[in-house]
Amino acid sequence: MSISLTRYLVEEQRAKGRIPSELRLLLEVVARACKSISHAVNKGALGSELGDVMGSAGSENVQGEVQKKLDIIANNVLIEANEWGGHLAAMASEEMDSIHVVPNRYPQGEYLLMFDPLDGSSNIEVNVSIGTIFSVLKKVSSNAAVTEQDFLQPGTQQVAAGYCVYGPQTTLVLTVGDGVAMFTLDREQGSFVLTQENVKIPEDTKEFAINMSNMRHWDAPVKRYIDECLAGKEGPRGKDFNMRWIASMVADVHRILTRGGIFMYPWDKREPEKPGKLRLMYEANPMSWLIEQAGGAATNGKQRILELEPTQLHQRVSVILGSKNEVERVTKYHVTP
Ligand code: P6P
Repeated sequence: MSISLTRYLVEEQRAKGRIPSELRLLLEVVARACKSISHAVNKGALGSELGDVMGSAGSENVQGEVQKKLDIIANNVLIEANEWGGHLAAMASEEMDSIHVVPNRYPQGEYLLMFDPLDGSSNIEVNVSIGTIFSVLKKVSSNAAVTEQDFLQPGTQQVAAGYCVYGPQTTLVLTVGDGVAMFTLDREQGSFVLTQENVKIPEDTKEFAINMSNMRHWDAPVKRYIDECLAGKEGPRGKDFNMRWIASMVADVHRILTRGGIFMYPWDKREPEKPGKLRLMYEANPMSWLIEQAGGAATNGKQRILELEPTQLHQRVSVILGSKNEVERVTKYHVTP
């Protein structure tokens, strides 16, 4: 008997009390939005009722990155799906400069939803897996008007986090703080079905993921770690390593949750004023919580990512996450060179 996402959430609430009905509604609405995005992604150059999805939108996001049409479409799908339900106070997105407060015509809820609507969108044209990343916080301030300040909470405050990877399968991966569960989209039924729970990442690995073209720009601890991996059996690690780099964080993290590995997008000298490329609030925090909930670790080289105190909604962070013993090694190289 297959277990639907709804049944999983109801039974989790019954067993652990972590998913009140408003949060369950939020997660089901996000899952439904991901189904719509998956449909548009899968249509590719054929286009869909959501419009032509390929190519550039001719605009830039707050990061100064060229926006793809599908970035904008995915963002709008998530906004429109979530703003009427009464479960949210506001949303924040990689594709929007400022927060989107739920309009007065709808009731406001207590949750805050952040997302990267389509991460890895540079892979759209080449038909490589991409995904949606989301993170849920509770509005804790007592002030009536929700502001950007309400979002600036450390990753330890998340009440739910996950992603949906649009690959050979469309798979929703979710945690509410009680382990990691995976749900595969059954297109015939049109519903996400539980296909794995209590996901566990091996503490050791022989596979690293980093963009090697940046090697000359890395800091010494990262260079040392990768050099040792490349030295293989004859080197200090005494074993050979494999390398993967999909340039789609959702796809790389999904591989690590599935078979272990270490993912690194560290600070580098190209833009020394930036702590890293990836964003803390809606990429690193949700992914780090998933990784930790599956027995892995996630640091910025020096600190646990989930404990970083955010100061800006779109701030960036250096990311080292995955198999626990490897992340601890890289972190040790940073802290005690
Ligand atoms: P690079 C995608 O643009 C992204 O934000 C992550 O999904 C991915 O891990 C990284 O950037 C890829 O960056 O510099 O290798 O293209």
